[in-house]
Amino acid sequence: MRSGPDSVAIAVVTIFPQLVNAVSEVGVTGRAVDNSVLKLSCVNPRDHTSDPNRRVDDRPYGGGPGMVMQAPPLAGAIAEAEKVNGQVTGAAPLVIYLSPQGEKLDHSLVLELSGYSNLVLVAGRYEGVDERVIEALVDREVSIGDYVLSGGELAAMVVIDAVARQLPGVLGHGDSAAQDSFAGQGVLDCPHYTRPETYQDMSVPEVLTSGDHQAIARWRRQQALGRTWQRRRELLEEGGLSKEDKRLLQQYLDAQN
Ligand code: 9WO
Repeated sequence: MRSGPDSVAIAVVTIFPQLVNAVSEVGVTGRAVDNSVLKLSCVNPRDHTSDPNRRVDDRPYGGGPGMVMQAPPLAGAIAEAEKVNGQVTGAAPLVIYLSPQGEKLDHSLVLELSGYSNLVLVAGRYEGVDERVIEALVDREVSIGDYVLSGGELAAMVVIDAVARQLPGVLGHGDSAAQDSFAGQGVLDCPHYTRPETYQDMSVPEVLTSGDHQAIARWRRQQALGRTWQRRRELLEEGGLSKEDKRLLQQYLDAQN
């Protein structure tokens, strides 16, 4: 059973609000916004600078290439984001900075974040943000993977999507978030097929058209276990497989050789 909030206010601090707002236009996240389960807003640091040219970056102390986001416009935008979300939820915010230096996002961190009803996501640009912002105003630093992007916005959108699908009523009938790959005991998803029954000489596995629902469930579990063993063996080591799972996996591996 899930114990988190029924809705979440997420405010993103970004100089590219049009990029982040795209998640409210489409798909599962778009529906969540339409149903007010996800209250998404953006705050632009350019609206919190005293510079007549609305600059929010400056040259790095110590020299070197590129520019650094200045503390005052970011701090102003974070304060505004906290205020907006506070008015919507009455809850205290969790402020997250998206960066490659953060703790790696995984399913368990997504579940933890989905326990908050007030999230402020800070998306940096240029070569980084003034460290004093992170020190003074950021609660957690989160990475979506070991690669560098042009800014934190796409990472923020990943967090928004992953958190939104944990909220009640966001997913359609049957697809509960608990059924997601990784949700159960950390196995990858099974293969999927739909019409036409033959595509480029490749047919659909016979069991899926047999009408034997128990056999179908067994086959899907076996595929999930087998693929996890072959592609992400470390996921199985954690869980500890049941006797039936071990039998299904052994049968899968035997059939491969
Ligand atoms: C840019 C750069 C250019 C030359 C030399 C070193 C450099 N480092 C960076 C850099 O890290 N820029 C970041 C861009 C600054 C913070 C926002 N940006 C960002 C966030 N890129 N990638 C992320 C990110 C966030 C979460 N998970 C994975 C990547």
